[in-house]
Amino acid sequence: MARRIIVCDGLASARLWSRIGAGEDEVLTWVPREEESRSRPTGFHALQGGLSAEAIGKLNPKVGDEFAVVSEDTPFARAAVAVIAEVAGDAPLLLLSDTVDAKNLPPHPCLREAGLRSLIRDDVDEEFSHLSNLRRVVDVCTLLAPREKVGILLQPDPDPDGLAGGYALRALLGRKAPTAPLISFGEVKRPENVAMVRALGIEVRTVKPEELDEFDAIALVDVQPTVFGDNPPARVLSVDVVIDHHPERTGYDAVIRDIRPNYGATATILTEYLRAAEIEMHPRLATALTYGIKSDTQLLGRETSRQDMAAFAYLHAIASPALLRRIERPALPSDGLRSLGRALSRSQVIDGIHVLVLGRVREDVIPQVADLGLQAEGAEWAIAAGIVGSDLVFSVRNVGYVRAAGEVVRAVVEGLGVGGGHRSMAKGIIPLKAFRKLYGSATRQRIGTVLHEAFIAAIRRE
Ligand SMILES: [Mn+2]
Repeated sequence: MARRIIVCDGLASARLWSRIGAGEDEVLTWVPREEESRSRPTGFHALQGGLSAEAIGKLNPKVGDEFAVVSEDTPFARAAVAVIAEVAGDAPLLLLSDTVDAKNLPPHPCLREAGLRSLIRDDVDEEFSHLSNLRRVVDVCTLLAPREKVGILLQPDPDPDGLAGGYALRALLGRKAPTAPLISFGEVKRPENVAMVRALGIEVRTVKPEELDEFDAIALVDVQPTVFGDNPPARVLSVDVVIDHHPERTGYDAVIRDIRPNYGATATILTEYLRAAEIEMHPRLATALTYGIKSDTQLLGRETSRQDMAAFAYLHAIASPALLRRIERPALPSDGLRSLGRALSRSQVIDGIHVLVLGRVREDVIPQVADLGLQAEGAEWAIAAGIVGSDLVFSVRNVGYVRAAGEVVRAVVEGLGVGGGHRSMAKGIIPLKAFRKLYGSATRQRIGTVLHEAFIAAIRRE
């Protein structure tokens, strides 16, 4: 079995090593200083004759063995690296030191350096950060525990971050929907938000401002009271808890407020709460929080903090990939698949643009078809269009290194409808009436030709 051979430069580092607990495969050696010759650090044996090639040779190092040198003393570290290399060639070597700089050591092909004390320090700091989250958790739970019914208020048409945050707060309080419902002044509407509540079985109750009186406490998640218009209901201006990552607003009262504008998602704050309180995270909850972080940070893109990354990594191990896929790629209804089949059989990539016209279709099918359309060979742009109600709705995807999709869509719908989006994804809506008025008819073929020409013009526009 390969061993770790630890070489400590004196009693203090040997004792520290004993205290942090030696591994079973570790051979512990130390070099006593003059006044330390009578000490016996637990588990250690002294290198006979001090630090020398002969003493290291007696340890009989074999291929696969690794070394660690623990020292804050540059001459000792230098000598140790040299004699180990002399006896064991290029055996991997870890220098554990907070003061010795690897630049002052003999060249070595396989050496890493880390500070033993700073490693412990980092872990201690992390624990303190968990502790300050635990403080918040205790405060929130203490405040809300005696209240019979807690309303967890989200923004109107709550987005995945709000939904996940609210769902997590309820878990943190150890409550279920009857005593801690998720509530909102506006129903869940956007297709991705609908997909999430469906897949996770989250219920959001739409309430009128006067219905807030039935709650014994109000907790706002991913939102602050002043977001609810210029004259928010009085009950909302004086609440119990606010947990949010949007810039801090004034003009309302909250017994507890935890607002962290440098975070990319409220789901990150709630993930830290749950970790700090060591509450068991179920795959469903971890999936919700993962999706919340992903969607608010645009897949850990811009405005992602170190904390978002850490929360995401923690959740990733617990979340259910199958459930996440179901949210991100909702099941296509069979008539959606049939119209996709028809659209695919006629579509071609021309000038790098792939237009797929679906006819009348469920709205959430359209963005999925756009995703699929971008996979066609040669496609730099994919446009999926369908008729929803009395509108022509289209989703746009591009490969990312071309013009920004949001900008192009705004140019396409100018004077006709509404549109916008980000660098690589966008959406546009044109009332069919306006489309027909300008282009004569709204047959699939006509829609396809018009969109293709409009996109060419918008992409090439200076
Ligand atoms: Mn958010």
